Amino acid sequence: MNIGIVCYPTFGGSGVVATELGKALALKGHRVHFITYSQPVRLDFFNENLFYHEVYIPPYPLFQFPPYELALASKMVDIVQNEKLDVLHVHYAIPHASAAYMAKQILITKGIRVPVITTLHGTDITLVGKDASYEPVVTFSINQSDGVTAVSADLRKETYEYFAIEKDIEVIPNFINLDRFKKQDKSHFKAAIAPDGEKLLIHTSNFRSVKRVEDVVHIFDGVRKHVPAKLLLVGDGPDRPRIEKICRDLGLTSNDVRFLGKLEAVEEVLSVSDLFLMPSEKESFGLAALEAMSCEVPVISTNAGGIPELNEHGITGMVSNVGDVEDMVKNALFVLEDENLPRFKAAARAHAETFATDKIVPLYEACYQRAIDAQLTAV
Ligand code: GMT
Repeated sequence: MNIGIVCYPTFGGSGVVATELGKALALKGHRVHFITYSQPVRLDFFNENLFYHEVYIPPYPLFQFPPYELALASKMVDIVQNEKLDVLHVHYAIPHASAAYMAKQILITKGIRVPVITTLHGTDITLVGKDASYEPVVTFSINQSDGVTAVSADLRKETYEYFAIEKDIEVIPNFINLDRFKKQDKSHFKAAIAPDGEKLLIHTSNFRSVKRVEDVVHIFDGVRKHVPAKLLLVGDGPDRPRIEKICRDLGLTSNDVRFLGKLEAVEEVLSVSDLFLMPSEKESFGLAALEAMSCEVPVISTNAGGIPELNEHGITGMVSNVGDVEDMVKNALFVLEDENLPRFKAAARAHAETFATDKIVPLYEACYQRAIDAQLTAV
């Protein structure tokens, strides 16, 4: 198939899933065209089946807000027409689904029909999409898509609850490259960072308020009162200055809490970690937790959104109500006990294996094929 993928190019989960999907499809022999405003961060290797098309918005003094959606729709028209795409797959509804609708209508006037698949990732529904400023456009463009997928059963349920959706939504969960995300021997790193055998707790996110990074710090502070421990924080974002202040107020030094920034090789740090913390207020799936589990790191999380579909309470980690830091400290101490940790680690990896790339990517291929076949029958 000749596939167009539209996504955000950043470290965010939807961009990562879209890019990993494109890479996996290219390895299976499909031609994959990425359409976005800059090179996706995970588009980091050469393959003859991978193409990247940058959306350029010419500056003009009248534009207070550059009209990205129009430039994106125009680029989609261009690429579908000239690269003869069979299907367009847009990740994150806003503004990609409505831009795809516009492109599709323009292409019809040129006698070209291309099916559009929209994948809902989370905040496009649970936070931003629900807002009255966007809701009518989000509802319309989901209903106009030829196929709709959501990354968890919970996200599908929320979408039906908050939007008047007439389409079937298929659940296709996030997936993981088990060869990349596996426990590696990084004992030199562990010895340097935890010289006295301290337990290493880790959190990775974009440091937005929905991630409740302040709870991460408070959980760590509770744990270290009972067990020698250190905290590794991977990622960056708007909440970082506030989190740094909380650390200082609690008397935590840079030796206790390390801000590692936007690391690309997160699997190397996960390889030396003992426990992953995800106290999110909302989380449609929790890709960061899946990456941790794949590296044999159990997860202490909330029960928000789709997280319990990934983190099985008492098996791969433990879940608590949002904001219940005390319970998360208790759970963390339980999982970290010497007699418990090995079985949690093994179960985390075993469960991650059920989300392997080769199990999930065929679900997307089947979804594309159904949309292409339906388009042909309709003509
Ligand atoms: O987590 C974020 O805020 C980024 C966001 C995104 O769309 O880029 O991630 C969402 O999509 C990921 C991939 O499908 C999911 O694993 C994350 O759970 C989801 N984040 C939220 O729902 C908050």
